[in-house]
Amino acid sequence: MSELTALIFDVDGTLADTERDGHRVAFNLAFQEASLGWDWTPELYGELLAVTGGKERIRYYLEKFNTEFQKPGNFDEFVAGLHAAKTSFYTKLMADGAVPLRPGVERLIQEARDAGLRLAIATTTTPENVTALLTYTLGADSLEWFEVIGAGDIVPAKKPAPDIYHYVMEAMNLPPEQCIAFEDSYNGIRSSVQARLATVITTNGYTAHDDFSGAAIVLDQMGEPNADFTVINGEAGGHRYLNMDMVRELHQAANV
Ligand code: XBP
Ligand code: MG
Repeated sequence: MSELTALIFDVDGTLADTERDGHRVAFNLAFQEASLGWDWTPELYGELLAVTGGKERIRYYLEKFNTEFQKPGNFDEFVAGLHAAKTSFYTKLMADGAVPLRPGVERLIQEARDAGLRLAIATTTTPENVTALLTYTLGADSLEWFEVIGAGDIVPAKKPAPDIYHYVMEAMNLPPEQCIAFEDSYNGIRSSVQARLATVITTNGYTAHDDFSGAAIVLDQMGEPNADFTVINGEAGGHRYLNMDMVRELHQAANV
């Protein structure tokens, strides 16, 4: 039986509901600034989330939803420029406090730190976005709480590929049996499960109907002592909010 040593968190949708009110808004601001006339509504954005990564998502939009657009000759540069503008808008939104952490996230992170567990991040988003979210929610010091922040283009294949989890575990010199992952989406759990990680899912508006086969448990949120989670699938062992006791139990059950 391997001992639980590290918690590895996804960011978007897991730590905070950044997609609809953060990333989507920032994309639209970048499109406006470039006078493109594109509008990613909350509904359309739900479909665009099929593809992870902002640059990849812009390309997917043009392939599937806006095929009329005449691509400029320097298309790679065009996408990279738009995406850089989007990142700048996104980090400003975070600085304005546009998106809070989800219920239970800060409490669980503090509990894990108090228990001496190691922490890491495995995300598809751009590193600056992680820095901004953590700084403006948990404070600048929190960046040091995470031993490894695996983000963005650091691996060639983004989620659902397992590469980012492999990268993080290699950097921590830990096998999957000593870790547990926290995810919110189909692409996220495909990535973590392929990396052989026990995975706790907290769903959100965009992912409530995703296929979470292979999850240790599926919850609607981590919850708080005064705000119970709802179990969507799995066994919560009598717990009503996600604390470190429950995380250890889930890890143990997944690694027998
Ligand atoms: C997050 C994403 C990201 C963001 C956009 O997925 O899909 O692409 O939406 O970020 P996950 P960038 O939560 O599975 O990591 O624009 O910085 O790429
Ligand atoms: Mg996510």
